[in-house]
Amino acid sequence: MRNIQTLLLLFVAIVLGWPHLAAGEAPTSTTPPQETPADKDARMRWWREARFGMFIHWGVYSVAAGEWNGKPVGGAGEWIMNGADIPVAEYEPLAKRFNPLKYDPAEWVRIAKDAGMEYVVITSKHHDGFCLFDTKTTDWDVVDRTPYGKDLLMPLADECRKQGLKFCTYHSIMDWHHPAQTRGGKTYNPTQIKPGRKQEFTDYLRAQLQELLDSCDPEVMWFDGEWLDWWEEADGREIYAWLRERKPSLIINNRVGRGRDGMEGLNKGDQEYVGDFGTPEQQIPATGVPGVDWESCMTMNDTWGFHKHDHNWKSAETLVRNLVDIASKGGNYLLNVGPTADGEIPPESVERLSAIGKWMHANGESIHATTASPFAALAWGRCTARQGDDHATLYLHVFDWPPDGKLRVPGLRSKTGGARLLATGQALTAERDGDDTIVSLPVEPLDPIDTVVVLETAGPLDIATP
Ligand code: FHN
Repeated sequence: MRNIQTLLLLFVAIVLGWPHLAAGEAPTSTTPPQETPADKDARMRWWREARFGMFIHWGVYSVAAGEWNGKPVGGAGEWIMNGADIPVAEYEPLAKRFNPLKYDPAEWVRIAKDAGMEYVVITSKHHDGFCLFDTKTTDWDVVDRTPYGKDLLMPLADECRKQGLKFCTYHSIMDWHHPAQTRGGKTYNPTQIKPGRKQEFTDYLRAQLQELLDSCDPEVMWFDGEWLDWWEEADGREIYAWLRERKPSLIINNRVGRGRDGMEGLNKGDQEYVGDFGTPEQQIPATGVPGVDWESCMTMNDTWGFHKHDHNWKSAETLVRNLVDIASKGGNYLLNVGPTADGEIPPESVERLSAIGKWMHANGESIHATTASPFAALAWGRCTARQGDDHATLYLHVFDWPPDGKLRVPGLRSKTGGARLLATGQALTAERDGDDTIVSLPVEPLDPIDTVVVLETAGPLDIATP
């Protein structure tokens, strides 16, 4: 009797699962593969230690470069289809002018690596739906619609692996070109899903994600364009589980579902949300959140995609101090470049990345693989750390050099085991002053942007709470 029951159950399972299996799809579930906290720590380790990555927004919008019909269009370059309210039929010809003959993935990766970046996230498909990879799901891609005619992601992925960086992709859920999505009203944003066509779109999305896994094999899937009333947390959970089943080591941001709390990017507090890290955008949280992974994505000027009229470039000082501030709070910094249509990273971006690289060459140890500051706040700068059970290395990032040469570290009661300037190794003296520790500094800072003082503690960290 039991055998008949088992056979019946097996038959039902196969029949119900068959359509998915036939389409190469596991039956969709919303439960990701089982993972212990130690497993997750192992999966996230490279990402947490990286601390710094390059964001790349590139596509046919780079041809428009922030202009339409000869006039500048406000807003970010990659939003021009919406900003200038361009009909699809008038937007598509831009692809015929997308011919990045100067594209040099080896040079792009070298620029990122020399800046101290350890991963690259590039737009595989932005809101305009245009695919920078060879996809069988649509001909609205670089192979079929541009004179360039070749996949742009795989050469970059190969170069990342060759030069030791992680390759990652950004993929937008909102799609202004896909026939199942339609304008919500007077603009393209947010889209609505046409009645009865959500499954058509999610099948399309899954097929493209599978193509990306099979071709350029990203280490992070960075979702965006999730703020649609027809895209739900359950949809994100399903995609997250489906991706992790296919690539257990994959890391996925919180924009796969509906967790992010606006541009602040960390998850809303009303429930558990799917995704491995929060995504503050164009901002840095006031403090870190112990046990929460997050990455601030920011531009160097004001636009993500290239915009020829955006000259509002941040200084190298601001960019370095953003990196340090973010690392001191336990976050990652995803800093954007918007290459031109012919395949060049703008010189203003290259110049700033080179300046960051100069600082990182001397001080990268104080960023990579460090953890958040153990101090509530430091008036003169920031702190990053490497903490052991009976020892700690504190990296004191001095933005404002004390005029009297005395650097007060508030509440640090640990026995110190020596102090030095990170960039030169010059020894410094450190002594207790009540509940504080004072480090005696040279008259002038090594680097006015941020001079890093290394303070070793002999024994576990002991900090008086303020
Ligand atoms: O609308 C996009 C925008 O174009 C850009 O891609 C940023 C980067 O995180 N994300 C969205 C805005 O939140």
